[in-house]
Amino acid sequence: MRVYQTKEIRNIAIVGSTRSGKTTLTEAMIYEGGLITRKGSVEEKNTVSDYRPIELERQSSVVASVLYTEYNNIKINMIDNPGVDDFVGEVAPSLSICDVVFLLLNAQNGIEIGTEINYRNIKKYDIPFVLVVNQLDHERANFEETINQARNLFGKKVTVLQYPVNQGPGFNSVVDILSMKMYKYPVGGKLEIVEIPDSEKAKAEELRNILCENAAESEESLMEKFFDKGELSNEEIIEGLKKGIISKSLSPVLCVSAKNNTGVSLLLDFIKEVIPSPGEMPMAKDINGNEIKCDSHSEMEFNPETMEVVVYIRKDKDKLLKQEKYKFKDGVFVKVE
Ligand SMILES: Nc1nc2c(ncn2[C@@H]2O[C@H](COP(=O)(O)OP(=O)(O)O)[C@@H](O)[C@H]2O)c(=O)[nH]1
Ligand SMILES: [Mg+2]
Repeated sequence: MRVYQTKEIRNIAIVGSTRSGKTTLTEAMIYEGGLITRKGSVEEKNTVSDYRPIELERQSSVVASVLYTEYNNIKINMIDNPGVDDFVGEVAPSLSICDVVFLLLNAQNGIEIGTEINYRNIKKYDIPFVLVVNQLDHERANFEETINQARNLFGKKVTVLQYPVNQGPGFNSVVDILSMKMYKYPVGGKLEIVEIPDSEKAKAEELRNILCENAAESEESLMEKFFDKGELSNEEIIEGLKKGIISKSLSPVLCVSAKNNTGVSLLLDFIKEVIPSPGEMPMAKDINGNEIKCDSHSEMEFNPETMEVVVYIRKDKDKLLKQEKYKFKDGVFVKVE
């Protein structure tokens, strides 16, 4: 694997209620990135994430798995979490080391008890989150009701970035409010990006207006531009979304069928364009609320596969004073002797 610079890395955690499709989405993202040539499924017991005997037996994740995918020169580190309430202890530590949480909603069920438990942890660790509505191919999928319930729980910050045109069996088309195009994902076929059909234009325009307004709210200069021109460019929306995510003032909504890979390439584009890299995230604070400044000569390396951090402490550029290794265990970094 090639060496990635900080700006080419994204660290995300995938959470959601049991059976919302976290493991299936993780698999779809690895497949879409071209790291596997055949997509596994939870039923066939051959996903990258659920490989431990207890997980194969239960057909459900028990332990948080740290995985990655590569997409258009970006490395995405992802933690697939168990959603089973018994194992929810596994979820909390992974939240404290990711930059942005992807909270999956099952379009059949809307907000579930598991969603609320995850939301409590997200608030406790004070981390930005994005909403991903999954299972839109299901016959009982109801995107609108899921969004209504999400607005009731999370408030006005919920900002629809995409919506399904034909949810339910046969679901294959998503209107993307950022590019103002329709993405058609024929099963087994090649993605087609087409103009938004006339029947969807009014709805798309209305959502675009809300998106501009929410993006503008995250930055005063964007708000002024929005008032002056009545709209924002795509670059300005992306800037506003990024700032809104970092300040936790907005949560974009994406939509997918992880099982059929519908919308997964759009989700990866979103991760590349909008999700902040670790270098763009605010610095950690000490117990007095002061930012912990990195010494410019020292550096830190995190290996998500082993959950180990190596800290190189240098006096100047060439003189290494010491090297320390820490392992992330039960929610804290423990020094490895
Ligand atoms: N119809 C449909 N089923 C899905 C989708 N995503 C996941 N599933 C199924 O839902 C079940 C739970 O999926 P899994 O990925 O294990 O969920 P997790 O518990 O959140 O990791 C499995 O039977 C999946 O095949 C989807 O987009 N559509
Ligand atoms: Mg799972």
